[in-house]
Parts: sequence; C-alpha cells; structure tokens
Amino acid sequence: MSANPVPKALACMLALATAGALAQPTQPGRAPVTQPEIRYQAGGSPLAQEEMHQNVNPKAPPMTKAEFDKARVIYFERCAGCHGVLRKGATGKPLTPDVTLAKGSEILKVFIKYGSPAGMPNWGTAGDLNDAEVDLMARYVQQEPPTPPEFGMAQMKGSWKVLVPPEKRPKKKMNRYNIDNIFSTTLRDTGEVALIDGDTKQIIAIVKTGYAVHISRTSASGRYLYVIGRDAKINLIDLWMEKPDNVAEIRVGLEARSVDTSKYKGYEDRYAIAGAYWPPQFTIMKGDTLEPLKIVATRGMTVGDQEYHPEPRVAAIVASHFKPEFVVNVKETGKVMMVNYADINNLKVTEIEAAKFLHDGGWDSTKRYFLVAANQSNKIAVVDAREGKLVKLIDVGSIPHPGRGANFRHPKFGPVWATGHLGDETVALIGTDPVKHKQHAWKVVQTLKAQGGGNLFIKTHPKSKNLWVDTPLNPDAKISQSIAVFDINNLDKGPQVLPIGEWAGVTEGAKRVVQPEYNKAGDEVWFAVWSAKNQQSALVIVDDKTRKLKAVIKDPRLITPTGKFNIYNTQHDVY
Ligand code: DHE
Repeated sequence: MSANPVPKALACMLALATAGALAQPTQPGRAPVTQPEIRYQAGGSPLAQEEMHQNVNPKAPPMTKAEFDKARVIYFERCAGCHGVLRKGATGKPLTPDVTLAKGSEILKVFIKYGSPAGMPNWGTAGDLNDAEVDLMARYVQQEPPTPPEFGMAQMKGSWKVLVPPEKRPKKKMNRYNIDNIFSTTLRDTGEVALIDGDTKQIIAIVKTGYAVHISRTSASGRYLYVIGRDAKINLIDLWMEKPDNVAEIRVGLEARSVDTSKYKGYEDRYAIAGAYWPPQFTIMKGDTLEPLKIVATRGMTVGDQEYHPEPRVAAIVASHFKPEFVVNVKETGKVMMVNYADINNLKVTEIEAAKFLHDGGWDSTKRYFLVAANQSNKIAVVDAREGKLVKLIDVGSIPHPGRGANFRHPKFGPVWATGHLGDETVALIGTDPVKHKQHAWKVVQTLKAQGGGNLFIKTHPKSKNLWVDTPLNPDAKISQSIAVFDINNLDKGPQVLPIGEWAGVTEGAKRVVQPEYNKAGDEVWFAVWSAKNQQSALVIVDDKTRKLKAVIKDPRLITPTGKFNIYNTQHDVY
C-alpha cells in the first residue's frame, strides 16, 4: 500500500467500498491476497496482443474503440492474471458487469487508484496508472468482457513447423556433451533458453523459443527437450545434434504454462502434451514432430458447488510411470484429469475431484502418488496414479507453492514430501509412505519455519542431506536475495541463510534468488539470481556438501534467468 494519505472523501468511499463485495476475501474461506502473491500473479498475458470484439453495453459508461483497446491491453498486462481472462474471478474478485455496474465508476476508481485491504494493488498511488488510465479502467470493467479467439486444429496446424524431419536427424548422439548434466535455463524476457553444460559451466547454445518461456521438460529417453512459452509456443530441441537446436515448433493456444511427454514403458518419446491457459484446453501431439493429434477442452463444472466455469486453465501436467496416462491439473474447476493415451481416438479420461485452483506439484519418491497444490484452498491434494483416485486433501499453510516439491527420508517420520508457501514462512512436511509409516501417511508431520513468505520453490536430492527453500517474492530484499537451507538430519535446528545474491557479485538489480536445481550427481545446487532485463543477472552454483560457493556463471547473454532444468533429473523426476 502507498504511504500517500487518502483524501477524506475518498477515504469514506474506500471504507464503504471495502465493506462491499469487492474487498471481501476473493474466494469463500480464503484469506486476503498477499503482496507477494499479487506480484506473482500480475505478470503480463500474451493475450494483450490479441484483437477482440468490443461489445457495447448501453448501461456502461461510453468508451471509444481506441479507449476500449487501450484498456484491454492494460487489463491483460496487469489484471487478467488475478481476475481471469473473462473477468469471472480467480485470485481476484469477479469483475463482470453485474458486479461492476452496481459499484459505479467513482467507487471503482477508488479501488483501482488506492487498492484494497483484501489485496487489490494500489495501481494509481503506486504510480503504475495515471488518473486518466484509472478512469479508463473503471469504465472498461463495466463493459461486457471481450472474449479472445479460440485456437483449434486449423490454427495449430498453421503454426506447426517441422524444421528438421525425424529422418534427417542424427541417428546417434553427434556431440561430446554429457547430455544428462545439461541445464535448460529459462531466459524469461528474451524468449530463449540457454543450454548450459553442467560439467564445464559453459553455455552450449542459446535457443530461440516462445515468449517468456515457462518450463522445460525432457523426453523419456533424454534425447528431446520440450520448452513452452507463455504464448503457448512449444519448441522441440534435439540434444543429439552437433549443436542442439530446434527441430520442430507449434502453438497450442494463445497462452500456456505446461508441457510434458509420455513416460510409460513402451510409449517413451511417443507423445507430448501441452496445457493451455487460453483457450482452456490440452493438446496431445506426436512426440518427435509436435504434430497435433487431439485437442480436449477443459471447460466444465467446478468441484464442490458444481457451477459452470468458462475458462478453467490447465496448470501442471506430469506423465504417469504406472499407466499410459498424463496427469492434467485443471485450475479453476479443481479437477485432476487422468488422460489415458493408449488409444487417443477413444480417449479415456478419469476425472478426479480434488479442490479448486490446482497449480503445481510433483511425485512422491515412489512416483505412485502425485501431490498438487490447490493453492487458494490452502490444501495439497494427493492422487494415487495407480488406482486413479483421490487419496486425501491435506490442509497446509497459506498458498502452498511446491514447484515439484522435495522428497526425502525424515529421521523420525520416514519418507516425506515437502512444500513451501507463498503466503507464509512455513514449510509443510507430509508423510508419503502408507505401508511402512501408515500412521504418518498423508498428514503434515512437521512444520518448519523458513525465512518468510514469498517462497516459490523447494528442492533436495536423494544423495543430499540439504533442503533448500527460496523466497524470491519476499518484499524484504535481504530475504529475496538469499536462500534458507535446512539439515534434513537436524531439522529442528532451523535453517542456515546463504547470501546467494551477494555471492553473484552483481551490483544492481532485484537479484531475486529463484529455483534451486541439482546437477545430476546431486552434489551441486544451481540458483538463478534474477534481475531486470536491462541489468546483469547470474547463476550461482553452491557445493551441496560444504554449502560454499563453487562457481558463478555470468554472461551478457544470460538475461533474466529463472527456471533451470537438469536433463537427467527432469527426465527421471528426481526431486
Ligand atoms: Fe510459474 C511452474 C504457472 C509465475 C517460474 N508455473 C509453473 C507451473 C504452472 C505455472 C502452472 C507448473 C507447470 C508444470 O509443472 O507443468 N507461473 C504460473 C502462473 O500462472 C504465474 C503465477 C503467473 C504468470 O504470469 O505466469 C507464474 N512462474 C511465475 C513467475 O513469475 C516465475 C517465478 C518466473 C517466470 O519465469 O515467469 C515462474 N513456474 C516457474 C518455474 C516453474 C514454474 C521455474 C517450474 C518449476 C519446477 O521446478 O518444475
């Protein structure tokens, strides 16, 4: 919140407004949105670039087409992440005309300018929007929400390119790289990934990809790398080439975050799957060419109240090791879809009811159970991939955000899986062994205190005794620029804090320390020190045993590094 005093008349209006629906917790039973969460959710959407139809609502204040288009761009750059593409509400409140017309322009302007105690950012007083833009946005949210275009088979085929056909690709590995230990490193703001040799710490190649890449995943054989951008563009990189590069690309929608590939025995490298935020759908493709084969919509009814949702975004996707299935997590409806790819013309989908707003998650150490954060219900849902059933919904802290989580053997409780939280400083350890440690299974067996809220990722390795917890979204720079590390054998001792940002030797910038990732051997941990596009960033590598600085990778090409994906660990789901 801004320190600017709120003028008296507006303060009254704000008080009045905060008593109204817009300032209530965003979803029933949900705590107010935290500042780290807003920073996380309010990333720009590629939909800002899409032309959309302006429906004229006679009851709403008038807008010219130029005003409408300008407001639409602002909406998709700043607001859609929280309020949804169709303004039906996600982290933020619904902003459909039935709600906004009842508020009227003056109250809406107060909200937009000054924010609300429930978590709406103070766009005006923070200097992000001027008074004219605040007025524009107040009028815009009273119009009918425009709908972005659909993206079906014709559009996908139109975007699909096989740059090097399978028959023209190498028949064997043509380079001397230790492929297992390559790190595919997201260069968020340049639309590229850097392939870095984990042994020599040299950049092998910078590969052009989609806009604001989100994740990389490895094929079951370890040969292919799939990279997805926020603009739903997938790049298929062949790691056997003399210099690894793109061999195929496609767009599977207008906005997306997740991709994976078939891993069940007999189906290795055969299929790829990608989930889209818009349109709400997932697409199954041929693994070696990305030819789109099957598109499945996720629009449908929510769990619990069973109301229709028009834009249930596809969040994390993983490939089952127990069946020829993809585990597709649908955010707004709260359903986990077990998609059996044995016969994709007669697709069988088991729909598991979990909890609303599924986001990210990972396997337990046996890879039988998938644990996924229902982050706005403050729960972890556990799904049994062998039985195709929900095992349990477990209450954890505020806004769990595991990434893929961390598996280790707790000295007292046996095998556990851990998640940190965006909304508080805790780390929840959940027992995962229903056979030998039945009394602890699917319960929070211990809660650790790390540095603070704003945690995104947590990591360990089967060969390590360390548990690393980042806090890139914590408002305190000291906390966002450092890492907390626990000794798994002495968790009660509390964490040691390492100044990774300082170790990077980078002088200016936010230097947010994000996403610990192990090398193949499990004896090094890599961190991104993430600053703005026009500033220097770095990768910092720490010796896992001694917790001492081992190497810093700095290179003018390493612009805004965030996620790093070690080929072997990603291929085998080691975390
Ligand atoms: Fe992510 C994973 C969505 C913001 C870095 N992110 C994921 C996944 C989803 C997701 C659904 C799980 C994919 C899977 O496993 O299949 N992320 C979103 C968003 O919707 C959100 C909140 C807002 C947005 O506009 O994208 C968002 N994410 C961010 C960031 O701001 C981060 C920190 C930096 C960035 O690159 O944009 C970020 N997200 C990551 C990373 C992973 C990820 C590094 C993979 C972690 C892993 O270890 O698997």
